[in-house]
Amino acid sequence: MENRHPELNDLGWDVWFEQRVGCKPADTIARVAAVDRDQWLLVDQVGPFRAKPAGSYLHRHRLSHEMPCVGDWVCVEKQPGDDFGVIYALLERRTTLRRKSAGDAVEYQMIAANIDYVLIVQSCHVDFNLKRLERYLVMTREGGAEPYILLTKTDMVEPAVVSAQVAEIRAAGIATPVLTLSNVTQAGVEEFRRLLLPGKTYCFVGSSGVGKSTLINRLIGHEALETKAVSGTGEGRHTTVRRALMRLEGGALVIDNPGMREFGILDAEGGLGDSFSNIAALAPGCRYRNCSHTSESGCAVLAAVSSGEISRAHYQNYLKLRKESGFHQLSYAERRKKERDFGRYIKSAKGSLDDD
Ligand SMILES: Nc1nc2c(ncn2[C@@H]2O[C@H](COP(=O)(O)OP(=O)(O)O)[C@@H](O)[C@H]2O)c(=O)[nH]1
Ligand SMILES: [Mg+2]
Ligand SMILES: [Zn+2]
Repeated sequence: MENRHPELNDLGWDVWFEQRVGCKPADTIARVAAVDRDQWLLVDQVGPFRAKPAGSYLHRHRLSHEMPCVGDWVCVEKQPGDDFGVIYALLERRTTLRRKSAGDAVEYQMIAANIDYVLIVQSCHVDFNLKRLERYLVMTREGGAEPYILLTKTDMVEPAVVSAQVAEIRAAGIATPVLTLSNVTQAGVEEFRRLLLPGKTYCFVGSSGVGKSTLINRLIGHEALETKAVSGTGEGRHTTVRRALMRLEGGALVIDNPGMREFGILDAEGGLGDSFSNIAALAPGCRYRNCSHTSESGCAVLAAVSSGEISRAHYQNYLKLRKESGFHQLSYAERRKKERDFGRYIKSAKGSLDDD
């Protein structure tokens, strides 16, 4: 079959999708560049624009993994010149990166779709963990993508520590390519860049703070992840969606901070879940039922921070991630739901990625 949409090749399109595309002739085909709660940022050959799934789509698709996620291809109805589209269909996913929802046999949490390579990032300095690495490898293989292991912050440890970690990976029978690099000295960064193929999609996963965004910014050549946000008004609410899917000069597509929609905290996969479960466990002791744990009197969380029961650093992390997840802009009901999801996330993370 011929590729009838070569103009989309730069975004990762190829004949595999061409064979499966079911859009109406008048539809635009676009790729999901970011999802933030109920805001979808799409990109087509012209550029980025905002969109929402059609009511009929939401009616027919109720499971969270049926919602378009970062990396998905969708059929969109959009008038020429419009900066807003309506999503009518989701194209079949070639690969997925997803985790099971806790206690749910049929529902998955999508992290990203149509990824060719997953870059599993761990820092040589304190973050390295073989068990967690193995879980990421399983998740990658199950979804059909190819993994790479990336060990960062080599500047912070002796070379012998790095070799020992690589040896540990090999001793565990893992044959996945391992790359080591430092964003500070740039050692290994060029080698990594040369690996990236045009038109292929790479998703960075790993704990918060291991250097994913720093590396991607470096590859892009400017502070794109901090600055390349698209603002707009979606049904009265003004929000900013940070693009997760980016195209590098060499033509590779990279995804940072995937899966922001559900919690905005998937970045926190490294063990922060545990400290959050501490905080969640204290919340019922707060005087006010909708306590934000920031300034209220009678807040059990703040009390635990003052007494040292919860470290200030963990509390700050909690606030930071909660802020990133857009927690404060939510209505009370949404907040309750998010807290429940958050609890479920912690449980599932414990059972899957955080079980060190
Ligand atoms: N020493 C050292 N610090 C790094 C390196 N890469 C990133 N950092 C720092 O680690 C922190 C977290 O980096 P960031 O890219 O935001 O991590 P992310 O959460 O994985 O996206 C920042 O302060 C970076 O400057 C590295 O290779 N070496
Ligand atoms: Mg980051
Ligand atoms: Zn409180």
